[in-house]
Amino acid sequence: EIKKEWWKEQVVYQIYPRSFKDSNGDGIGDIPGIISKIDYLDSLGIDVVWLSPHFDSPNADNGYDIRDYRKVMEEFGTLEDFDTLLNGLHDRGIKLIIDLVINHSSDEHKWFQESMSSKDNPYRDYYIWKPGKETNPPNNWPSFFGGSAWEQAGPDGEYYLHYFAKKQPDLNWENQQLREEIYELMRFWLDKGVDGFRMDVIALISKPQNFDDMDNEGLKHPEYTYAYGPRLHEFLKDMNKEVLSKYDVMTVGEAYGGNAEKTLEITDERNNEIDLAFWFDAVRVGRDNFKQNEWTLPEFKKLVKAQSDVNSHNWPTFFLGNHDNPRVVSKFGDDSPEFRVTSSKLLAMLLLTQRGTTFLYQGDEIGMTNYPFTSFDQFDDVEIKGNYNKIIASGSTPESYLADLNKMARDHARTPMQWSNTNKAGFTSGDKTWLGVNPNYPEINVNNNLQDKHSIFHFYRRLLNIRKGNDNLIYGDYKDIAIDHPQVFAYTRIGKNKTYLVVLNMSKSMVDFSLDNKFKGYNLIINNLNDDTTTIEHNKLTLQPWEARLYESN
Ligand code: TEU
Ligand code: CA
Repeated sequence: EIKKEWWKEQVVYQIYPRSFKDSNGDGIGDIPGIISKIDYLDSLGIDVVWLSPHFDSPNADNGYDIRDYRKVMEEFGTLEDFDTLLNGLHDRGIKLIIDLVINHSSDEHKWFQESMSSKDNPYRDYYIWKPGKETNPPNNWPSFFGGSAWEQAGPDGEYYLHYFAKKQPDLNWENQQLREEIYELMRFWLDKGVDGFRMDVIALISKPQNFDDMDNEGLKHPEYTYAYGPRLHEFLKDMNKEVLSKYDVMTVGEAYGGNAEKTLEITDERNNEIDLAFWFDAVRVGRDNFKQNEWTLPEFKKLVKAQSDVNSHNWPTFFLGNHDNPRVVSKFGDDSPEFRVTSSKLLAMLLLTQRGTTFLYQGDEIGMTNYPFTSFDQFDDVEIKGNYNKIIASGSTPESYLADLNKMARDHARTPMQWSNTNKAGFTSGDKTWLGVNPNYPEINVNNNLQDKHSIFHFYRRLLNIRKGNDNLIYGDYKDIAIDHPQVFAYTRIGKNKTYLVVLNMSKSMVDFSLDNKFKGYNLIINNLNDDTTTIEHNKLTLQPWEARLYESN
């Protein structure tokens, strides 16, 4: 028996503030911009907004490097603007969760400035400092963003640890005082009324304490060494007890670097750690570091099933994209003019009929696509630049790296939101944007979607409406009924009073699909090709390319 919780029933819409809406013409999205779109979010029908980092930051990694946890990034606005946003969302019954980036801070954070200044500074131990080995760093650990994970700094020549960019020094969770400072800043935002946190790389906060060199296998996937350190559970339990348990909020951790078993331990309700975690296996199907390889539908379906089939003490999350991944229609659908709309709608149905708290990324509701990058100077991402030398040294050419990036770069998801067919897609009134606008904006934009009642946007709306408050669909069991089928993704959601049947043709060819007799009499309640509703009379369905159907038992 699954315990009902409000946060299990939510559809969360992720906003990447830099790219959502610019209000003052400087080419950078901001909080007043988001405020001007609250009605848009409300009309879509989502339940929660997750705001990617909005804190004061020098932007080495677009806000995932925080200089002051209690201040709003100047480019985004003020604390007052934040309060206006929070109240505006709450007035419409929409919750707001914010991004908690507490594995690392910015090197410009006052703690780090103090820590670096001398070995005896009281803040020294807020970060992880080690002496080098002769002229080398303390060990061979690599940074996810290229080069060593160690950087020498300060007057006495020690090195500090940074799993990400060198402007993102890792915080030392072993230090009790640091932990308490973090609890305080969490309370600061919770007391304002935010409804929870998305916790950035939360599985990395407890560091393996031996600091041994990695072997060659380890070097290929440093995240397995870095994640799920010895005191992770202790730290999360303590944070829960001291802070989270005192508020009615939701927490979703980015559980990057582990495996199912480890992830399930941090989200097991009996452990009192965090509520939910993102698993990356399905989203990253076919990914091998910077390469996006071919993948098959059965492979993907098995990963989805594994995420879904968790025990009753855990609750899954489901998402197909975010700000670190390519556009969903470009990866999982078909972004050609012929099938972009149909396959985007199919992905909407997949997203909104899965089991788990659902995360929808900005722009996917209008079918935004990957950006056609033709040269390196069109990218902004620190990850792409930082890893350039390593990737070329490992045998890629600039051309092949660019080709890989065109499939998987994080910047695809970060180009400005396309609001209209006017200047810069209506994102800004100015003449520049911090990252290029996708040239397809005259066709793919919010205005076009709002006007056309058969648009992707309206399809999302209809599905959101079907899902909202629908316990059978939200809590129903998940059963894949054709897991080895190479083209069709078909599954049931078996609720207490009703069963839903989802049939998705994830290919561009027509396919006949046979159904068990038990589905006779099921009613088609929504499909992505037309407004027809029918009943299943024959056990063989003929599905058009990228056709998606949702049936309900009677
Ligand atoms: O991401 C961590 C993470 O898993 C990715 O950065 C991953 O290493 C990369 O995408 C592989 O291609 C979180 C944030 O979501 C990301 O935006 C930040 O850059 C990162 O942490 C550091 O804070
Ligand atoms: Ca702005």
